[in-house]
Amino acid sequence: MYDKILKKIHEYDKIVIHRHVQPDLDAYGSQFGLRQLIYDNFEDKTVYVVGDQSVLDFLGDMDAVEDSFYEGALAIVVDVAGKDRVSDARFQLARETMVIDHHKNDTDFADHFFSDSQQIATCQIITDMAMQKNLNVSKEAATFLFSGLVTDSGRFLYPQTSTLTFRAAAFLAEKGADVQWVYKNLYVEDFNFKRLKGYFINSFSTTVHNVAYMKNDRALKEAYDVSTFTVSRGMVNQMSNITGIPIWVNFTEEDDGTILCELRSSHEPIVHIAKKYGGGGHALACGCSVNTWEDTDRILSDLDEIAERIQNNG
Ligand SMILES: [Mn+2]
Repeated sequence: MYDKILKKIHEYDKIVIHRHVQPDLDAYGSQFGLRQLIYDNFEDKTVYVVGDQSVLDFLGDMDAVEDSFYEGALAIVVDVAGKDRVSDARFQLARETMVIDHHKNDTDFADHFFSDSQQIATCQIITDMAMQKNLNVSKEAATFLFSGLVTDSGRFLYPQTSTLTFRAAAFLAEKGADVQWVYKNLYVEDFNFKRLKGYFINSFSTTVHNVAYMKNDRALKEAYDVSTFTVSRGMVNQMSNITGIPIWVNFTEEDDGTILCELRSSHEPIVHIAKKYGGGGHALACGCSVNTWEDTDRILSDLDEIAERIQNNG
């Protein structure tokens, strides 16, 4: 796989690297990291990075690229395989497209598809390639790749963290990755965001059988000057990892009055509850939208039944 990736890169003088919309640090890190790795190991190549920006934009700026640059160019798409999720649709103008990804889904567009869902991060795949193929890795490339490795592994916490993850981290540290600089940028938080976290931790309620929940009306996001997404997805896990709380759920009213429901569970699958209310997702992390606060009470009582079963079996 790695030989094929390098051979294809070798064939092109013009390369544009894309990644998914709303970039996380694995998207950014693999995008900037791969570009730097190409510069570290090949001569006479022009490599651009494109896409929308997110709040995690501290690794660098995107390039302004003319449509004409794509003529005869290679487009490499990292950390995403589905066409609709790629930021900047102009990858389709390139002569050839290549995907490097670690998600489980297949691609619906790429001429060359390199995927390994055993790997915890796209940055880990690229680092593994650098290790196996003895590539030159500059301090800059190492810093970019480390930022995606450490975030997609949940700071080396998630179960898919492997010995390869630690070897990749050690390798990047040896190459001079600025670990402290990455952490400094990761852990700095907006003042309102920090206050909102405090509000959540102090305000959530629990059902009879210890399902933790919050009901957030529209006024909340205005009071803290944050988006619905920040309240809904961003705050749900303020109720996680608490002894005796097996399930937690965050209800957030949207501008149009519908209510976003974020459901989480530590062990027991709950996705069938999300599906019952027209949503879906993963077994332990899922969601749905409902129209009334009465609906949220129905969801709570469904979840409470599951929590009661857990209590009786535990
Ligand atoms: Mn990723």
